Amino acid sequence: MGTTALDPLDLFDVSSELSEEEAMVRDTVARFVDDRVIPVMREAFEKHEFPDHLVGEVAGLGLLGSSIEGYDCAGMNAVSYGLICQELERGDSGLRSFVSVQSSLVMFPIHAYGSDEQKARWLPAMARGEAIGCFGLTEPQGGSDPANMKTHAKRDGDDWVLNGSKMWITNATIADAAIVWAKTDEGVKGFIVEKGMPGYEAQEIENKFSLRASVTGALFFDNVRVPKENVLPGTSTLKGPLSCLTQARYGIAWGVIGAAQACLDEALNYAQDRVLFGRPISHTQTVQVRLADMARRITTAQWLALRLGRLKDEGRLVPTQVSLAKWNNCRAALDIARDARDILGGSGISAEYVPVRHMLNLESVITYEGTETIHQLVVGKELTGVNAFG
Ligand code: TGC
Ligand code: FAD
Repeated sequence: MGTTALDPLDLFDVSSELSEEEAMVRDTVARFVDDRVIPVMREAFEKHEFPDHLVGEVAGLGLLGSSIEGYDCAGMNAVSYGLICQELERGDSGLRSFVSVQSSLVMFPIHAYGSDEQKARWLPAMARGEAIGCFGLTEPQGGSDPANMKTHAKRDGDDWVLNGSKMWITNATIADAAIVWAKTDEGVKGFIVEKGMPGYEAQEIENKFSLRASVTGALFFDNVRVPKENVLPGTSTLKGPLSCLTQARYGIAWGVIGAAQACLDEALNYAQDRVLFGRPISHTQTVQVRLADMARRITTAQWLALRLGRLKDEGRLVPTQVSLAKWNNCRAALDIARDARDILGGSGISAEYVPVRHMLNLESVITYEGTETIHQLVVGKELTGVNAFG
């Protein structure tokens, strides 16, 4: 039988829709992931360690705050940011998470809502990977409903006094600065809380079975005095933090395609080599149906992501579209990872093969940045005009 002319990981040739510059960004990050990321990720996951030696390399490639113009940032378009996420997550969701948080949840709000001094102080350092950030919105009593946050801040002279806690925070213990969202008499405000401020503590959450190569922690604020210079002046409603989520969710909708591609690639290779009942399992109808279904889901996810990126670059993106894509693409990637794990049989539970690691990671990815139900309800609200959250 002749080999197919189509790329199994890009059946509809989405690649040909990319500009020369976008394809170059993708190829550069892909080489970095093949050479520097994939070789270390299995061990990082097993040891429950973030591979922090990669931060400087990621920064050197211009991948931190890549969409921002100026401030030593690369000023790339939204499609390029998506492709960066896709290639990084082909390596591991943990490294993509690091880049998402730094770029979309920390540098984005400083750039969008910060003062000139805040931008000048933090953005170049963050682009170079010399300062690391985290984003504190979720609280222990329920991440889906951030309007119910308990963390609060009160003015006291020229300072604000911050009390409360945040839970499940990526980069918590390695962050030099945390963007912390708190209720105040003047609305929901964003505070830049710096490492070492008295009363501020970050604690790592250990024993995770998912995103083991990413740092996750809790933040505690006990009468932390935050100077007024550290308050983001440009926002005082929940829309501020929610607008950051739109940026990060956009990147995730792309990122999970990479994880799904890695799983299909592994399942294809395994199915072609694994001989049972006298023939490779790839020659059986049911395995072919399953592989074809993975390719169908990846193809759909790729087109959704590309369309989303083009809308974003045209300034026409709305959050409901991001919700639909985050929901669809995370669901597709998780289902593909679980099925790839099964096609590998017993080998599928071994860290020698990538599907089980991606599968475990994707359990977090489908939960954070809005659970599947939250995104379904956002789309439901758009269709019916009725808010079904309450
Ligand atoms: P609601 O009344 O709907 O909205 C309040 C205001 O915000 C606007 N808005 C948005 N703006 C931009 N982007 C979005 N995604 C937005 N969603 C809403 C909205 O238009 C409104 O504006 P205005 O002018 O009318 O006041 O607010 P609600 O309290 O009813 O909540 C809606 C809901 C449930 C969708 C929202 O609370 C939600 O998205 N919940 C999920 C929370 C979530 O996703 N948390 C993620 C935490 S960060 C994280 O997980 C990082 S993981 C990173 C990693 O490691 O990669
Ligand atoms: P809950 O909100 O308690 O939800 C529990 C269940 O209830 C879910 O199945 C949910 O879908 C369902 N549910 C909720 N509302 C409804 C409804 N109206 N109708 C029906 N069902 C509903 N947060 C940050 O702020 N910053 C970070 O950097 C960050 N990083 C994270 C990293 C990891 C590894 C993880 C796991 C989480 C991270 N999060 C972060 C938190 C994440 O955003 C939350 O876990 C997520 O928003 C869900 O909140 P929750 O875990 O409290 O679940």
